[in-house]
Amino acid sequence: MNGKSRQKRMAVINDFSGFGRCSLTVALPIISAMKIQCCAVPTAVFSNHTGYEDFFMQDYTDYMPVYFDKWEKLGLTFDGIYTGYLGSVRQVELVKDFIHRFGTENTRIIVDPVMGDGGKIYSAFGRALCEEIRELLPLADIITPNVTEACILAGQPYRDDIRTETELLSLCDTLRRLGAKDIVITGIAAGSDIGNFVYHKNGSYSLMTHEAARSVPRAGTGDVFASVIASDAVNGAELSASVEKAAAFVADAVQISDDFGVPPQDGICFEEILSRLM
Ligand code: PXL
Repeated sequence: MNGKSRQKRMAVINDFSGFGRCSLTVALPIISAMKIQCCAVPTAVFSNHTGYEDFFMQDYTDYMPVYFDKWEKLGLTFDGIYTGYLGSVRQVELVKDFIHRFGTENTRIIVDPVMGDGGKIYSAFGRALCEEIRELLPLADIITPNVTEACILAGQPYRDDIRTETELLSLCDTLRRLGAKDIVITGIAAGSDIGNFVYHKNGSYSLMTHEAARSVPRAGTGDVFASVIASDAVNGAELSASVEKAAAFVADAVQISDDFGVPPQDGICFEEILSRLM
């Protein structure tokens, strides 16, 4: 024992993609490595994520209510609830219901509003779904949109050159008006650097930049990043320190993936450095 009276527990509502290193298949190992019991709620099962030309998908929406009922019967509550890829308006409604049923006043809620990247919305996402995801903002303690997702949520056109503190601050102000508290905007292209903008609910902010790994954009980096942030939040870490750690972890995993010559859609080889999170 390391002074803790009990182990922490986090529910993760996200899809299961068998290949491509994203969503639950990265959240599970990362959250476990960070010493939290990871309780998975699959929103869908994919053979591989939608970034590949072809994939098989089995939607899980209809099974989620009964899954929740069984968990309620077990009397479960969670120290963290972390949401990722939600494939339908109904699923977002189910997430709201889940938070009300299983959250307590001490539960940390982390919403990664997975919708798109690089200015493009993922193939399964339409306007109605994006608008519904916006309704999760007031329920979340921390949100981790990339620039594309932050623009969709804020209802403003995407630009790939959003990088000044003034522009990022204005984006966060809009998200705050929509109910967001702590915000981390990820994947900001800042010259040869990559940045994350951290906006705290007390109004303080900082643009944290890191030397970019020499890679093209890779699948699942946002999921790895958000899994570290969510685990740190449950473990009580300070947000800026957590962003620093998550960014360094992603950058090193990207570098290793480049060195291995892994195709960008196959995600990042975080397994090589997972032990660093322990
Ligand atoms: O990494 C985001 C993500 C999660 N889940 C599925 C995806 C994607 C991005 O393409 O397709 C199924």
